Amino acid sequence: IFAAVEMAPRDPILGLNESFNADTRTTKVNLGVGVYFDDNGKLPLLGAVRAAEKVRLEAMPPRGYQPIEGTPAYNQGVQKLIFGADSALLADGRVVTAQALGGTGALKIGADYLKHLLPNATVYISDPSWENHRALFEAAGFPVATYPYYDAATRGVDFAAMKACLSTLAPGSIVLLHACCHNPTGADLTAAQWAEVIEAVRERNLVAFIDMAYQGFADGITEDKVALDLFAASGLQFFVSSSFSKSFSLYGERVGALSVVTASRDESTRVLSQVKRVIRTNYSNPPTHGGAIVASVLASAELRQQWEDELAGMRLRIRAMRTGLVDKLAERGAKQDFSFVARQRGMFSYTGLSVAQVDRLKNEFGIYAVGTGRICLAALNSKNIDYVADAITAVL
Ligand code: PLP
Ligand code: TYF
Repeated sequence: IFAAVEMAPRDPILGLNESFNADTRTTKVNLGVGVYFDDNGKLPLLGAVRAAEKVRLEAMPPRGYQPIEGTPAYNQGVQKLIFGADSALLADGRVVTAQALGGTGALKIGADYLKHLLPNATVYISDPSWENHRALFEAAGFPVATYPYYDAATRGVDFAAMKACLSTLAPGSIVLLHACCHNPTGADLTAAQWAEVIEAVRERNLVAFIDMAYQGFADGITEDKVALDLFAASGLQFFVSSSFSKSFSLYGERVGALSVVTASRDESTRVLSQVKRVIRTNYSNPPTHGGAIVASVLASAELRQQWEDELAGMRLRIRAMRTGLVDKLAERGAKQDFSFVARQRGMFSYTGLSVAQVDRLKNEFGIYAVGTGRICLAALNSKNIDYVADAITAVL
């Protein structure tokens, strides 16, 4: 049965990790994958996580099955974080939340449920988007098309083109939106632009699916949920996938959530029953540890503050790397203005480096970037930033 099996293509980003790991140069730098490293180039274990884990380890709780949708403590913690503790949606019982295996798992449960709900819909993702968005919705059985997003000339969003496209979509189309820290471009919408997107979604009867994998990495927990706040106020129904992989540095624990905003408490009851069916026939119920840690950090005023401080530390360090890289490239007389890098938000920048330049960075310097020119600023640190600035200047 396997004789005719062909090799599947590697994930363009995770595949880079394999090449990076195999590289023996000591000066190598991995700007490929979207992972936050500290100034020593180490993956951090946050102090708030450490504290919560210590308590949990001492309690030695038994390991029964979790509810299909995860525990109420976790799901309510997520809801308060992404919609705000005093959200009217929550008071009205209009939000269904299920713990998921990271943001990816949340997208997958949402995609499978949407396939039952809207079997003939087309899914629209931004051009460009995170590579897995297309693959995931295609695997769920949807045709996937794009809406215009990034404008290479301005290094920002071509909002007029995006809006014009959304205004022509067939009713019932699904539109995948990045809440903040757009992956891969680092270019986000303003609050005023979000309001216009919401009007287009309302007018065309579209279904918004908002992916929030980087809450807290642009301006802060509250600031970064502006898109959700505006959607919440709109009265529309929508989907949200959220992830704690980056914000809690819990990548391998697979902690995320799918939230579905319905029109009423009664709808929520029915929608939850359907989401549970999707989960049950997929992996039955989520793992315990990561969700329990996040839930206990969010529930404790002290740990929550510690986490927010640590998250702010990560955010500010990335910003410092952005401005540092801009300054260092300018100092070296780089034949291009890179000031846009400091304006982009989150972990990534679309540098405009060509495939050939990215290849040279890898071959000559051991610096790994995605072929599209995307770099992860969170992998820069005070020790490697000069080397990276030298290398980029050299390949320009
Ligand atoms: N969505 C976007 C835009 C991402 O960049 C990522 C990155 O990993 C994810 C979803 C998936 O998050 P997770 O690692 O929690 O599955
Ligand atoms: O875009 C990134 O680098 C992160 C990590 O299939 C990632 O979102 C990349 C590819 C993938 C899963 C996670």
